[in-house]
Amino acid sequence: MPLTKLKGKKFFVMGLGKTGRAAAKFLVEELGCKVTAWDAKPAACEGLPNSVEVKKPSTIDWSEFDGLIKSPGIPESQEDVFSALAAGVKLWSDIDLAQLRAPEATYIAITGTNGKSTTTALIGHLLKSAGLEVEVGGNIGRPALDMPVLDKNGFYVLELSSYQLLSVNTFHANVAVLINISADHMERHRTMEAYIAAKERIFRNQEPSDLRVVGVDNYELEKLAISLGLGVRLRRVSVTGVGAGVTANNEGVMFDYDYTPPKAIYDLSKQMRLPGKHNWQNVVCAWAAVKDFLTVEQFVAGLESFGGLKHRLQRVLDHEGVTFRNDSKATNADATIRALDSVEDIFLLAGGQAKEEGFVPCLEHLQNVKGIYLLGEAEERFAKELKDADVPVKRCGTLKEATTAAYADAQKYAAKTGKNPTVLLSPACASWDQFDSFEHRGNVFIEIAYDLCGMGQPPEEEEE
Ligand code: UMA
Repeated sequence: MPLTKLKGKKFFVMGLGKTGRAAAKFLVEELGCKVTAWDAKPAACEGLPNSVEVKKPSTIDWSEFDGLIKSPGIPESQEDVFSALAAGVKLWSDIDLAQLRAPEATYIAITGTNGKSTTTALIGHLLKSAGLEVEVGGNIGRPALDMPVLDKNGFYVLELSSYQLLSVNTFHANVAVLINISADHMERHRTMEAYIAAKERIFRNQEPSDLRVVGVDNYELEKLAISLGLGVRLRRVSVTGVGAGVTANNEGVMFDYDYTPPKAIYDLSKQMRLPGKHNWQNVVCAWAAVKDFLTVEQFVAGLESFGGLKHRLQRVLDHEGVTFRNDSKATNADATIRALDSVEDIFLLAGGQAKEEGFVPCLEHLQNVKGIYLLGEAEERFAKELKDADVPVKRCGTLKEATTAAYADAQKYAAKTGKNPTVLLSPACASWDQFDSFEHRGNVFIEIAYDLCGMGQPPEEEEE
């Protein structure tokens, strides 16, 4: 559909976070639309283009509106959204609009429960370092409508969350990557089936010349890969020995089975920025996604110059034999398990606002953990869940107390064993009980680590 069809139409923008603000600006400035908008927080309603009317959705006559754009975090079942849809207002996603604005570019879309930001940033970096014109955005933190318009030579690399995928309609990914799946956001999706169905929407509208990349290490995704049928090219990827086109073996050697005999692409155990099998899965997915555009040499050069992402198992600093790693993005047990399986001699900081599963799934993965330091709202619950664990647990309340205690114990452990322990923030919890976001929590942790080591202020981080 040409975007011109939306010129001058009347839109409601619900929620004025990053997505809503970018959408309001785009609709007014580029499409000349009449925009009414609302955010439950009065401060968020400030600083909009002049012509935007601010009005509470419950007072709206929906019959006057053509389209609705909502923040991805607002569920489709929310009362006002429901009223708008029931009145025949069409729900638009910012992702659909961004593609209609730049229809000739190539779109690589990435989803999954864990690792999607790393994989997105890595794919963006691989293409950029090969000299291609690339914009990276979506759930990674940059709304699609904030990105510049690219022509047919350009690539958009978009991280898409299940929330965003629920609203996409016309969006068509030339390459769609589904890395993995495990329970998350169950308060919104309610069942695993509904969550997988949301993720599966990344493959909507794909054509035979497009590509699907599916991580088949999850049984659910193996099943999905089969049920997707043969209409679109499929590349299966695996890091657990499941039959696939691109794999990494237990030692971290990546193989591509499109070559005869299978070609060893890279030894991932040499790559310290992306440690652990979960990261190998990200890299394998990235190669499967970009191999039609890059040579093996370009891929290897890009991989070796990739700096990794902040808040994802980020190596913060090393001081007197102790390493600090910031994995604040681990907001669920599955993400924490990935960290626990990737690092040795861990002094773990966990807790915050617990997810449904709590800490229980991590109990089977404590083999590398030497001490656990609990914080936040989940402290009591996690302490109970850990009562039979064979590892010392301290209740610390705050991140500062927890980091201080963990560092003291890690120093003693280093002195006693001569090993290099890690103070790891990987909370298995959302951050909202004590922080504004997981980024805020991670930044506070970095400051505490620098302070404890007497190293002053942390340097400005470069993010991909
Ligand atoms: N609001 C209302 N009414 C409501 C609910 C919310 O008015 O009923 C308002 C809030 O007051 C707030 C705004 O809506 O001002 C929504 O802000 P937001 O932070 O939820 O949304 P954005 O700033 O638009 O950020 C969204 C994504 N957030 C969510 O999906 C929750 C960002 O992903 C994404 O980076 C950004 O768009 C750009 O694409 C963040 C995220 O947490 C990182 N994603 C989840 C995840 O990764 O697990 C899905």
